[in-house]
Amino acid sequence: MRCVIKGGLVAVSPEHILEVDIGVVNGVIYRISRNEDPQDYDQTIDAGHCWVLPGGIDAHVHLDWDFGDTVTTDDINTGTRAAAFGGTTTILNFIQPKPGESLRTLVDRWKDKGEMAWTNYGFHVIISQLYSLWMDELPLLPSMGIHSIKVFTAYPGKLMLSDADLFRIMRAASKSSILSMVHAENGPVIDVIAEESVLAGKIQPRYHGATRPSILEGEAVFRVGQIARLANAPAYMVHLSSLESVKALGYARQLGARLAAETCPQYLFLNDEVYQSDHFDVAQYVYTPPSRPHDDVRSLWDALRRGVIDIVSSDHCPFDFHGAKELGKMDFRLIPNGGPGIETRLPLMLTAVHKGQLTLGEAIAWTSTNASKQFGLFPKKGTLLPGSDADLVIVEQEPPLFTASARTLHQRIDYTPYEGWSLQGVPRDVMIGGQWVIQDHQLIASNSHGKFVG
Ligand code: DUC
Ligand code: ZN
Ligand code: ZN
Repeated sequence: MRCVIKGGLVAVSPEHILEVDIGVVNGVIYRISRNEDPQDYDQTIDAGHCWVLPGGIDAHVHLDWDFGDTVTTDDINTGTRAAAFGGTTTILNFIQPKPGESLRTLVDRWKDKGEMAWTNYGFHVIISQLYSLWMDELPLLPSMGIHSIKVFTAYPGKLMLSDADLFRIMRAASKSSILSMVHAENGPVIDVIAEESVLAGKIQPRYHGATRPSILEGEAVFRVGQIARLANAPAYMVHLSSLESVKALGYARQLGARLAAETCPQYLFLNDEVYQSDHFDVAQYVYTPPSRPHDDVRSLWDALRRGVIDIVSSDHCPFDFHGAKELGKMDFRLIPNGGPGIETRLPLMLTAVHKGQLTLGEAIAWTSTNASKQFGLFPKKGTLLPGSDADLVIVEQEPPLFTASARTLHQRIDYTPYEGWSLQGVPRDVMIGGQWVIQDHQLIASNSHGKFVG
């Protein structure tokens, strides 16, 4: 198909936002010019009074993930459909081997599931123990199109690695040019504090926030930074939520650690006031790390503006309030940790652009371009240069207000932390690999189009 998008304000890159037309041919950006001739194309799309942006890249999602006693509600089909409605055209999903499962079997299993993806997709492999089969297979991951693993310093007895094993695994990953992504919190100390809370009768979800202090996040960020230095490994710190972490990140980098970092909307748009009530509704905000006080929120925005953190991912990890979250009615530690956000990430950021909290260029950099560079997808993704994949979104510059609600969002979950919020910047049209998936806010494709990015 040959399609020309005319009259929009086009973010060719975060630094180059221009009034140009974009010609798309065979799934790729073919030409950018001030005056493309519609006669050269089969289809002309009017993007007057619209932004045309590179599709969002969400580097951190959990679709169909077994977490303790429950599984995330969105699978690769429903989750990527919701992502597309929210302007995200590529997702990177965490996949975890079953006990004893070979990494090759895991990746093959997920590539099969990928057939159901509406967006482009790639994977990070969770390594939860120093298991000899996985260590033997680690160097083979790049040949399977996998370039990143995820490790945890939280959840003792479940996902947490000892410092020794963290060192061994990061070192081995680095030798095979694999990036280690790290959930950095001091799990053992958190468990002590949380146990003391429950023994004192403080069992409500609000205590999830109080028992995961940011000191223990900053401590782990710094420790992981030092271990990474010794392992001669780069690391990517996921879901940073606090000033303690920003400071630790800076200090570890000063000492020579090669650390990249992301934060997420729940740390930029929500704060610890969500934990003020004793009501069980607070379970909606049980994700890890928790939302933090205002000063932390301010420090994260500041870190983004200074380039200390440069990616905003969703950490979409949806568990229904009814059923799943209710597992923790009598003990907040049993509430599955995670919340939804794959569909609201980009609209929240674009709403903040409208409010003057950030520039459009910053929004594009943080939600797309920087992730494409970090995960080896640039310049195919994250930009609209000639030769790039035609993954793009069209957003009205004066968009109709959209009221976020679990009833109208497409994420498969019974709540959103942003219920009732007015969003501007829900995309009008979404093109993935040169195919329109959404037009006029409606799903128009009859089947999925995503491709594996590896
Ligand atoms: N960390 C994540 O990255 N996602 C869900 C749960 C968690 O602790
Ligand atoms: Zn995590
Ligand atoms: Zn996560």
